Amino acid sequence: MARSTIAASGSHAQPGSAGALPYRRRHRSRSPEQSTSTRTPPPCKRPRFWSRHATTPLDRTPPADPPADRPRPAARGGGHRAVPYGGGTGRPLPSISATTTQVASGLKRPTAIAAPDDGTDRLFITQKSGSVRVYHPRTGLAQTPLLDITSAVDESGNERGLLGIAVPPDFAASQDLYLAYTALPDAAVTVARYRLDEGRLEPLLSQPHAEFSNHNGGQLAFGPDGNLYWSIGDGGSAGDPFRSGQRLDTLLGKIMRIDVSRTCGGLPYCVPADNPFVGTPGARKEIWLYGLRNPWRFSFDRADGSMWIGDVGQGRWEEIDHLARGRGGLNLGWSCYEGLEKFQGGDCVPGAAYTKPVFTYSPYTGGCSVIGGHVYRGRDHAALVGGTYIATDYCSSTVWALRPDGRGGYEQAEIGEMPTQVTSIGTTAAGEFYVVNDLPGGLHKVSFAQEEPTCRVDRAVTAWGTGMTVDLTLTNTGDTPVNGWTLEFSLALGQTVVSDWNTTLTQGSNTITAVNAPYNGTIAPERASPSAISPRTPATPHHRHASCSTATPARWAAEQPSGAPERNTGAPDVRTG
Ligand SMILES: [Ca+2]
Repeated sequence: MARSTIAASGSHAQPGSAGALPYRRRHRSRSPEQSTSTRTPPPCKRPRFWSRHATTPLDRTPPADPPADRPRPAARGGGHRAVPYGGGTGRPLPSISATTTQVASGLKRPTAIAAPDDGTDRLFITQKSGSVRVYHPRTGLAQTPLLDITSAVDESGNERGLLGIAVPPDFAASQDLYLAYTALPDAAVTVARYRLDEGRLEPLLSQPHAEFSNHNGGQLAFGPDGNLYWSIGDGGSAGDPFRSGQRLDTLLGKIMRIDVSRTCGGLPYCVPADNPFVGTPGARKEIWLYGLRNPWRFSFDRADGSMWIGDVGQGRWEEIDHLARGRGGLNLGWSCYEGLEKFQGGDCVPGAAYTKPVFTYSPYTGGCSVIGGHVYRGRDHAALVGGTYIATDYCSSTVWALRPDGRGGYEQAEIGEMPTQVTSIGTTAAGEFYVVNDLPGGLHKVSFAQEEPTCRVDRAVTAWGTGMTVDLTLTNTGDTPVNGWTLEFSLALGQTVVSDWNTTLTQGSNTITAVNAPYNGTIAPERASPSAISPRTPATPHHRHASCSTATPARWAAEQPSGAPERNTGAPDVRTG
């Protein structure tokens, strides 16, 4: 078997680094490789409004009127049912593609989706200004809002407003909803109960948030324990100016856990007795997790109760955290860490134990703000993505798929694109996925399909010195011979390719494209061709795309061609960085 190796390394001494940005850059740089993607574009694809800011990837100069980085809500109602289907799947993630179909338009800056588990098949969609719209798959989007609290909501700036909604387990009987919003007149971020049958808003808990308009957090979700979880960002601006992330005396930079089914003393809710900081002097007892920057979206896996958090990064790393059920009290790092990297000028507490993200990506390839999603536990696509966590990015619209690999790590792949500017991924009561997008104001149903022809790429990562080697095995899972293959990967900021073996390698501004060498392009059905790439830690290149030409080669033989060198040591280094 020909062994094909690409060696890459990079430096996290980021060229042109601007350090702590005052706000998130908002540009999209599409490389030529990306523009040739064979992904099916989602319907109603429109030019992204920020495309006018297009600039070089290393140009960190913020646009003239930059929206701050985006947090946004999506809630899942109910979710306490045991789901009998879903779970692991043998389908390789890179061969799966996500597609979307627009089912409604005319929403005004939708922020979150929730589904009541009351047999009505409705979706509740929050709009930033303070109203909730109702969508039904048969009748579409209702014009009359379900509720309107615009008189209580501060929607100023890009990130303030009605941001989150959660449906309690007893909704069918209680007709209560829970809302997270920035409140008038003082911009305090607030969680409130809304009694639908009385049209009454009852604020439950607030956190002052007047200084900066960004990083409101705003996710609300009921956990598998029946408690309500609520996220708040670090207070805004950039670089965690209040040192909120690591402090326990503020709700900023935290995820809270409260019991809204009861009242305790003068409080309109109770703090669960097993909250992690109940006995810590000076700590806010509502805190469940800390060390967060702007956890715009989190969700609970309805099968195992684990928690997935998309924490929006500052400028270098977007991250996703995955925590086992019931794991409260964890320190997720900010502002000591951004992703897996020490944050320059951050607040590190001596002796603190930080919980690392399970997935990070560099916004270098066009992203800006991670939009955390859900683990798929629906029925329609269980064979492809059952048990797979799906997330996206507000700017790049990349669909990220992640799932535990059974060996303590996670498989990951880019499996398509969402519509532009998705703010939230939501689920129906049955677990099917919808997304809403911001300024176009659409609702889209998400589907998954298997891509053909199929080149499966299996990966194994081995750390070495200052980098890692990613062994790649390209398998022809189709029933016709492959004659030529291409693998494409995203690079993190600062990564450069220094050498390759047995491939024809090119590096774009932020991607590696590896094409077969003359002697290893043919792969018989069910046969595999191994190769490898070696980037520097901590960033594993993200697999973007694999394509195989299935044209039968003239000199096709049943076996792999022999005579390929084990390692083509004569290949020149292709140091492009
Ligand atoms: Ca973190």
